[in-house]
Amino acid sequence: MALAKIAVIFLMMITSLFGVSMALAAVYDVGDTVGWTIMGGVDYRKWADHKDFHVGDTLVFKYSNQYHNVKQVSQKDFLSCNATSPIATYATGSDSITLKSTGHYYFLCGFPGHCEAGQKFQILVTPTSLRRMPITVLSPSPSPSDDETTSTITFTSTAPPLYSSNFLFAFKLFAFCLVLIGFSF
Ligand SMILES: *[C@@H]1O[C@H](CO)[C@@H](O)[C@H](O)[C@H]1NC(C)=O
Ligand SMILES: [Cu+2]
Repeated sequence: MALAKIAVIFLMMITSLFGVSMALAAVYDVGDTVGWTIMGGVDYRKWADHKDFHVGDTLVFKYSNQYHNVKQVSQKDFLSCNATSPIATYATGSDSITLKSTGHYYFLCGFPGHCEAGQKFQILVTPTSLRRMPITVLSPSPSPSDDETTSTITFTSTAPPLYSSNFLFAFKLFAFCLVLIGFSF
């Protein structure tokens, strides 16, 4: 009986932790249901706008590889629709690209005329939400005569979305504690 309780509690713990990590990594279908094409009237720039891309997120390109491909290129090549020296090429027709580092990513289709027709977009990948939690910065003392006690501690925090994930995490911990208490009676 006690063993069963422990097993259930352990399961709850795993799922709550898993839930948190799920909330941190997003999967984006490029062009949503239309996919990666020039026929669907998708404005890929608009599609990418107002989305927050973080390290660990995944882009999924779905297309017919007879007619399209995916090339990650430099900013210069992106601007001129030059697909001759890509950073990476994907051509399976169902490509999952995990964004492994921060910075700008430029994507275009390497088939003639497609990039010019608008099959291109750029994104800015920012650090994951967990790493964007408030950072504690210890400023140095204003003058050498001051001792450590006069040092100021300032809290700097970045963009607001992190609060929602912090809140979610706190909520899950709270829910988990409730379950734990429930099981101990
Ligand atoms: C495309 O890029 C390659 C390599 O950077 C360069 O040699 C070529 O001249 C470029 N083509 C055009 C049309 O700009
Ligand atoms: Cu194409």
